[in-house]
Amino acid sequence: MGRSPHIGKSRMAKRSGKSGQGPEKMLEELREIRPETEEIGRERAGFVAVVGLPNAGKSTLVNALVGEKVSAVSPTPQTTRTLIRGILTEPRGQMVILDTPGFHTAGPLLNQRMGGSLREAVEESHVILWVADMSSRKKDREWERFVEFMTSQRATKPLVVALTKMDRLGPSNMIPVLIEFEREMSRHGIEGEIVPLSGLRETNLDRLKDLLFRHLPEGAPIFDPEWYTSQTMREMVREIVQEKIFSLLYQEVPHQCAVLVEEFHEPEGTEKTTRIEGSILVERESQKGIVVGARGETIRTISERARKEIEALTGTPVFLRMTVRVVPDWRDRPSILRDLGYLPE
Ligand SMILES: Nc1nc2c(ncn2[C@@H]2O[C@H](COP(=O)(O)OP(=O)(O)OP(=O)(O)O)[C@@H](O)[C@H]2O)c(=O)[nH]1
Ligand SMILES: [Mg+2]
Repeated sequence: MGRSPHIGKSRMAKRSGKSGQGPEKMLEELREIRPETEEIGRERAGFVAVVGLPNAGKSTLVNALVGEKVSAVSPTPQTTRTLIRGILTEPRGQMVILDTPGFHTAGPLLNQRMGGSLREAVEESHVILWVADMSSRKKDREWERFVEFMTSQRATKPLVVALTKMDRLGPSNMIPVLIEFEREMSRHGIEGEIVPLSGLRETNLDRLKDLLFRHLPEGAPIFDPEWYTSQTMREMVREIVQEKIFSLLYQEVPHQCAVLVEEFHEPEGTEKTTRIEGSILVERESQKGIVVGARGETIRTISERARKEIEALTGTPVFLRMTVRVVPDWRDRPSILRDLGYLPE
């Protein structure tokens, strides 16, 4: 406890939310706001872009590194739709970890935008953290797509590879996978340290943190050390509700659903309850039926699970009302993607 997500819209958070701004410029501007931190000494501070295929375990690892839940996790590929910033502050410095939606370019506007977030993160970062699922057998396709991406981005930044989900393999199965990765990397001329770990079990994270900190430039903290994410409460609520939908309906409609948080009222005066209202968008009537469920059972479960998590976040009782609305083709409509926070304003 003691650390907090960012709440409200301070000057710092707004600046950090700007996209397309290089790390040097951003650091320079933020130092102007917090000149006192220049005096602190030889701390390091910088950005880490987390890249990889959908479902590799990126968000699980980001949450484990930050030590707080900042990014939604589910068994469904494409759970993360936008760039999520998690913040890890230690005496040795501050690491801003950019969780990305993985590799996407084709499909509706939403998916193209997801690919854009990934490129932005790589541009912003000082070091790239490639997360690959150690237990996955789709190595060839993964390699092909990753190498293609790295080449298209002309990424010349330091690379660290996290081979995650090592808890799924026994020690004897792990060695051949490690050897294979090393061999493949050198075959493609890719340089970078490899760390086997488990995001879920939080194994071997210290080694990864040491490597990542070593690649960051010297500098003062970028964000208030108390913060663990630059997301607003509304964005956190969107991610939490979205995660519950993905986790519950992963075999049915997740990609056609989106969460729009319309009202977020913190308690004022003698009030005790945070009131949140919003919509779950779906593309067709039949999908609405699935999200609502028989006698409203499914939407009740989603809301109940989300409410508990939001209460832990706000530290207040929460009233949460989500209405399911049919909005055809929302994934291709810029105005709606903007309202959802998936396109810049
Ligand atoms: N056993 C095991 N499962 C893991 C580990 N890390 C992630 N998972 C599981 O893998 C699934 C995907 O995890 P996410 O963290 O959402 O993966 P992601 O790469 O962020 O996925 P997208 O946002 O969809 O691209 C979830 O069911 C996780 O519980 C791990 O270290 N071990
Ligand atoms: Mg994710």
